[in-house]
Amino acid sequence: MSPEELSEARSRVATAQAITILTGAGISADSGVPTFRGADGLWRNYRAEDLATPEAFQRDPRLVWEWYNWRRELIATKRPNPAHHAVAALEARLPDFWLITQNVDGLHRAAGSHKLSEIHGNIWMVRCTACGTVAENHQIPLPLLPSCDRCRGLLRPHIVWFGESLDQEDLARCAKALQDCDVLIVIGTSGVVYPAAGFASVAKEAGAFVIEVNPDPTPQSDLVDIALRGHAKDLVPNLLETGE
Ligand code: BV8
Ligand code: ZN
Repeated sequence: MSPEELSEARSRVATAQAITILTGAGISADSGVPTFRGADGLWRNYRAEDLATPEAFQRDPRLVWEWYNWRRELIATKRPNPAHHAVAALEARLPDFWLITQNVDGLHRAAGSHKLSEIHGNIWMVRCTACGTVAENHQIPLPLLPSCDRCRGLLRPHIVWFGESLDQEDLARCAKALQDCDVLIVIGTSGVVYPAAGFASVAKEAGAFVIEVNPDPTPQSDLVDIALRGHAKDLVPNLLETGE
């Protein structure tokens, strides 16, 4: 990443009328939340793809809840980092802004982001498998097989698992944000999970200038206009803040 690329990226952000940001686990890595596919991404030798599925929950709900309880306990001790705060500050400054996050850790909300789609759900929300009631729940730990206050049915995390469709309203809001933006900034995602992995090309096709912030190359790196190689906590405040 050259200094010219960073200053070009900064001027694109500073002059943009409409900005959309897409984040993945990498933006929370600097808060100490393990990423999915990084070295610290395993849990007891299980991969997320093996546990974050309806089949895994059907087969062994206790195991899946053990994993989510472990993650809830871990995430409860973590705080937003300067990258999350810079994203929330940009929202406050720029009327035409939207944030799309794949993260379920709630750290963008904790940093003050309001104009966001949590397209894979939120680890602090539970849903009844019997009556469908969705509720916020911060209890730590949850009983290993938590039951619904209303009907005693088995609760599940209100999270989109592999093989499950995303919420249609979220998808429509994302499509609008990708269509309307002058600049799309993709922060801390390995770009392998669809449909989010396709969002950079959707925005590009609609004429957006696309900036990637990631220490490593991703499958989208060839199509982005500028790839800023580094950590979100260092680069994102520099990229988004007007520095006045
Ligand atoms: C769906 C909830 C329709 C779990 C998650 C083609 C089209 C459509 C679907 C598919 C398709 N091919 C395959 C599919 C199915 C599947 C899929 O994409 N599979 C992949 C593995 C190939 N997609 C789905 O099932 C989706 N549903 O499409 O519905 C449908 C329905 C039925 C059948 C077919 C289709 C649902 C996907 C949602 C799955 N749920 N999360 C939970 O969190 O508990 S996905 C999970 O991965 C997390 O949400 C996570 O956010 C997401 C993506 O991971 P990343 O955020 O990118 O994190 P990762 O660790 O991978 O990367 C971290 C990055 O950060 C790295 O690049 C690293 O370099 C960088 N980094 C590290 N440190 C830093 C940093 N960057 C900046 N600063 C740092 N300090
Ligand atoms: Zn219920």
